[in-house]
Amino acid sequence: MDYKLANLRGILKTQVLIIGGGPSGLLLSQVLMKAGIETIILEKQSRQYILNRIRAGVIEPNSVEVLKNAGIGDRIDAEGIKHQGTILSHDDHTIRIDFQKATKKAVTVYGQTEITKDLFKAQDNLNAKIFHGIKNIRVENLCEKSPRIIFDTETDEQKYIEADFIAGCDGFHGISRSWIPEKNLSVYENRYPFGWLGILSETPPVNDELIYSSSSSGFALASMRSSKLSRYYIQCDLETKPEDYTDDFFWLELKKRLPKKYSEKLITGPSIEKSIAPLRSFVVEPIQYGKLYLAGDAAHIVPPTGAKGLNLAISDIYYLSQAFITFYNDNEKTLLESYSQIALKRIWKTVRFSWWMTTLLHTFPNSSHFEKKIQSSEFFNLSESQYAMGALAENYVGLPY
Ligand code: FAS
Ligand code: PHB
Repeated sequence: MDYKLANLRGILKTQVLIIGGGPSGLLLSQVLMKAGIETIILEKQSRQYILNRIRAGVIEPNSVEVLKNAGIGDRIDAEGIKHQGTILSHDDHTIRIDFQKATKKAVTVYGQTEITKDLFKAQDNLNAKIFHGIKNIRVENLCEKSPRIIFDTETDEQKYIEADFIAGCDGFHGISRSWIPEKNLSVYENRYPFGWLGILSETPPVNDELIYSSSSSGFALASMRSSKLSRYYIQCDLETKPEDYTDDFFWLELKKRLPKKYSEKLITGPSIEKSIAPLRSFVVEPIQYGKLYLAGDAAHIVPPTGAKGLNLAISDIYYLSQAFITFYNDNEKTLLESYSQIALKRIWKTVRFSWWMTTLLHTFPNSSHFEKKIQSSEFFNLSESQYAMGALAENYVGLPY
């Protein structure tokens, strides 16, 4: 059906229809629109709701490159904080992982919220078509030439959109993954018996680099968003609710878990945000079916211990956008046909690293004495081997695309 006729019959047409307006969906739309490819984004929540979500904080150099090529690198350069290393600690034994020495690379501390803000601004400048507050979304003809999405707008108007392709960027709780028939899908999942309670506080960070600390009281992470805004996490039970932790109780627990030489100088203050994230490793295979391509949390979830969730979403978008661009520019389908296979290679290596960091640093409630000794010796093997520390550094700064 041609665009005009489709429009007459109230059916919108586009080239790539994106479900989900988080970092994955916004970045894919931004890269494709800059390459002259038409997109429409369908997002369940309001823009404000998305911007209020406090999530990732560490951006790999690869990811910074992708964001800059998408035209949203100015603020990262101006406000992002370069980190050449990180501190790891186990029962007060601290080591520094030197990224620069092992990889000649650094990571950038720049909140996901800021990236999403930059992406919305860039999309507005390109007059991107983003529907917020959509409901009752469903798909037809997913394996045909022009799959169709039907949905209700926030004003309960039913709309149809026909597209060449559909990108499922709607996160772990999204709907697009369920459009792949169960018989075609392999699901791999590992749930951890704990979560992370995170707070944001307008206090100076306890250290100028991140501290990942494992202690008999549990795991803690000291991170930041700027020199005046700190982000802290402590491992908590799965049943914990944010209101179970008063600020005082949180600071007490954090002090118990950080290495002594840092906790002594911790500056506390009121939390301005408090939330809990369960930890899980999750991957589906394949991450494409018919004209549907999954990317980001819709395809995989990693525990935040390796600072990989957002970065993995960005590498998916790098592969997927390259595939769409070579299809439309050169009528070349190879990258589209092998997207799942190519992306899953890096996804699994990143899932492994995030699992390894989580297993190394957290207190597992039911671990045996033997497992506790192995966990301890894993840390000391790391601390005494430049090669082991180098391997951690190359994974943390991000594996090559
Ligand atoms: P997102 O979940 O961010 O976005 C998906 C979008 O799709 C959402 O806006 C949602 O509203 C929308 N959507 C869902 N269903 C829909 C439907 N049916 N129709 C239309 N739209 C729909 N990563 C880190 O690296 N470090 C961290 O510390 C960290 N902390 C996290 C804490 C939490 C609570 C969560 C959930 C994730 C955290 N992550 C962290 C991972 C996170 O940063 C993700 O990797 C990143 O948000 C992935 O982006 P998207 O793939 O766009 O998914
Ligand atoms: C964060 O600053 O939110 C952050 C940093 C590193 C992680 C996880 C979260 O591994």
